[in-house]
Amino acid sequence: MSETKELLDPQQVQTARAWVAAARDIFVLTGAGISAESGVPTFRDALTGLWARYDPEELASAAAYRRHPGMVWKWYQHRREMVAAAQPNPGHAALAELAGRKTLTLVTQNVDGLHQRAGSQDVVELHGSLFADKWLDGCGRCDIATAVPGEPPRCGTCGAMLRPGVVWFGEDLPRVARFRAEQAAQHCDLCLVVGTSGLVYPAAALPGIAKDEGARVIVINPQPSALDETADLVLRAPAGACLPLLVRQDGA
Ligand code: BV8
Repeated sequence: MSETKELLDPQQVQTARAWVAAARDIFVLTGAGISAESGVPTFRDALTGLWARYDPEELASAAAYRRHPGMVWKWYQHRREMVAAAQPNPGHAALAELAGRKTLTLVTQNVDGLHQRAGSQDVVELHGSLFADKWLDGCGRCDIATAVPGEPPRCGTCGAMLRPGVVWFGEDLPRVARFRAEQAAQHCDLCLVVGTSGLVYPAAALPGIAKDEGARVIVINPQPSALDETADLVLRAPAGACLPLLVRQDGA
């Protein structure tokens, strides 16, 4: 935290703190970067070892799953184990604390469940969850209790494959989650964009919607991102070190 404080311009932090304090309705969009300090590789770094030679967009798709079910299933099992062993970090905790005293809608592209484990309620998961499997082209009577064990497990009735409950590239986002995220973007007066490269749509369009509706936009990311130009303020710092500075109440 100390080196980050040196990195950050005190004036920028003061401005961001004032905007957070004055905000009536906060919309937060997080990406893989907020989990980086928990030791969870960001989406594009997750491909180590066997999967290093694949482009993530090629692996996180129904087509890839149909082509290589065993390999993709094992990649998700590996990510589930990694996330289960991780702990939420001060960035997750700061957002959970802020929601306790501000009207705040937390929308995440992440599938790791770390916001919920940090105490955030009612998290809008735009891209689903690593921990909510479902059936791929199931018969409607598929039941995990009678599934044929394997990698992946298959329905004992129709042979359909169990699949991770995440949104793959080329799949629509969950309708309710997308609606709630768009509403939050349209009605907020402050948008915090934390730990995302801003490359994946339609999630990446949300801060622009907030901006067009007159909200202030703060980007928190140690690296440049595609959303920097939408921002009114860019805090070039890790989320786990920066968010507690913005959220901490005076005198705390
Ligand atoms: C769809 C689940 C309709 C799976 C994921 C325009 C409109 C609509 C669609 C499209 C469009 N253009 C293109 C598309 C298609 C596509 C898309 O966006 N492609 C991109 C690559 C161009 N979108 C879709 O397919 C979406 N579906 O729109 O349906 C449709 C249907 C058919 C055809 C067209 C449209 C579905 C997208 C969802 C894909 N699923 N995840 C899984 O996890 O396995 S996306 C995946 O990327 C993760 O969810 C991840 O969160 C997300 C975004 O990445 P980031 O979170 O930003 O992570 P990344 O690694 O990129 O960056 C991390 C950042 O953190 C970096 O900037 C880094 O600097 C920063 N960082 C690092 N450390 C820290 C930090 N920040 C703060 N603190 C730190 N310590």
